[in-house]
Amino acid sequence: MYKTDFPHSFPKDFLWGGATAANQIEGAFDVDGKKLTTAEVVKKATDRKTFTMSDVTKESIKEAIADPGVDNYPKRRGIDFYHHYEEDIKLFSEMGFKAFRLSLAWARIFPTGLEEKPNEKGLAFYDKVFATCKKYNIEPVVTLSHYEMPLELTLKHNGWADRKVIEHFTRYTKVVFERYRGIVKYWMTFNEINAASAGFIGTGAIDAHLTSKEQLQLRYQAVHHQFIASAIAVKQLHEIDPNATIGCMLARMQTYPATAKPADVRAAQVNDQLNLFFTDVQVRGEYPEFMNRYFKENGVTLEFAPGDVELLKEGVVDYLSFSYYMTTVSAADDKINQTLGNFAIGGPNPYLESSDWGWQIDPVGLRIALNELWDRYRVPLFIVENGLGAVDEIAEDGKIHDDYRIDYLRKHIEQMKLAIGDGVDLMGYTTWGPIDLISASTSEMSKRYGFIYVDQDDDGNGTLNRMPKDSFYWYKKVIASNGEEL
Ligand code: BGP
Repeated sequence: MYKTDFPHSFPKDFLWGGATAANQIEGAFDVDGKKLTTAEVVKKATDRKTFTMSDVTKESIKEAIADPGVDNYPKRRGIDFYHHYEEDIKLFSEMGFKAFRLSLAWARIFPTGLEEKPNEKGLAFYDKVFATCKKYNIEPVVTLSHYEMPLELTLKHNGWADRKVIEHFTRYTKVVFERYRGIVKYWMTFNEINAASAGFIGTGAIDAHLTSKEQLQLRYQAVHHQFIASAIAVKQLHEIDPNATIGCMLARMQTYPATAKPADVRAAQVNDQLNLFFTDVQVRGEYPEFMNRYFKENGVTLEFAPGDVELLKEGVVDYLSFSYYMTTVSAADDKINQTLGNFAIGGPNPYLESSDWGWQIDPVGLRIALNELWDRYRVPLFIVENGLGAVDEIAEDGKIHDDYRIDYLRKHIEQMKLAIGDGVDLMGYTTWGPIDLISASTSEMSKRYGFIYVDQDDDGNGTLNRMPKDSFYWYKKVIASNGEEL
């Protein structure tokens, strides 16, 4: 029926909050039985701006294993959330968080990934974290795999390249679903699953020595294994805890054509299809036809096991979550593509400003993305990452006046509100890095996203003291007014 009225504001139960990942906050990388993860063998970038997560080789891993320290590997250090979780979650509650997105370090629970039984001490840590969330009425939103896996699975199986890893993963997911039945209501499988097409960061497979054609073959096969693992996990959760829900997670980057030239528009469409391929499989339960041509043209032949087609159908997700930082531009002549951080992005968009790291800021693009995702999938959407990475300075009054961050977030929230008015079903918004943390792409500390400042520099010096920035008080007002006061 035609409606003359449409919502202008956020739903009452909207999940406002913030998002983190185990390997970027926890630290304590070798305590209570935990062993190394793939994230903890990625060396920090020497020029601080280079993306190092796909350059991992057999030699670099050997070197990392021989180096027991934290200096070269900042993700081993994090911000020591392992020992500060009570204080940190309390600060989130002061801002009024309804949701806290965090990931589990698989290697805390299954240190090598190969054990038959879980590590009780690892689970005990997450028991305490969830109990603290509950104390403050904060819903944990839990990512099962955020850019990491037990390193042993890379050494033994070359990560997701080997189908056997599905078994190890689903043994882990069954344990945590059973343990946190009735405690965790929102789950998601793989963080930014499309990052698997960027190599080691997503697949845990060493492939820097392969030709680009071989890499493509390996990466898409690894992605297929993740799709199957995800589908099995969805089925497990629905059986174990029917009241809980589980989503997929995509790094969504809307593509604009460089010009109105039809060939450029087509290039943008192809780029978008390669991005939406991942959610097509996880939300609709089957491979989209356009990938057949792509695989054929690029010499990729995927191995499907008997039953895979059915499994994908049976294991479709309940909601679609995504990260949103920027948009991209494509042209028929493909010379403009470049890689910035964890994202392969297109050419410069003259209408947009960029962050200090070259990420092009585009609030209106978020409204476009929300509308397109809703139109295509018709499942609830959840923005689980968004934010501005910036260098913060402590002012003379001892405070951090991060009006640039407030400005970025305000403009994005305005567009979310408009998208809700467009009819989009949006369930929540968790900004990236509500507390400063280690950057995924460069391992820097000084690329900060937080409402809460953490006293630690790129070399690990500092007291680790936590201090609210101006944005802390602003976000608190936003949440208290359910997005009315921006
Ligand atoms: C996303 C990742 C996060 C996060 C964020 C910001 O791609 O899911 O882990 O770090 O990007 O990226 P960066 O830390 O490189 O600034």
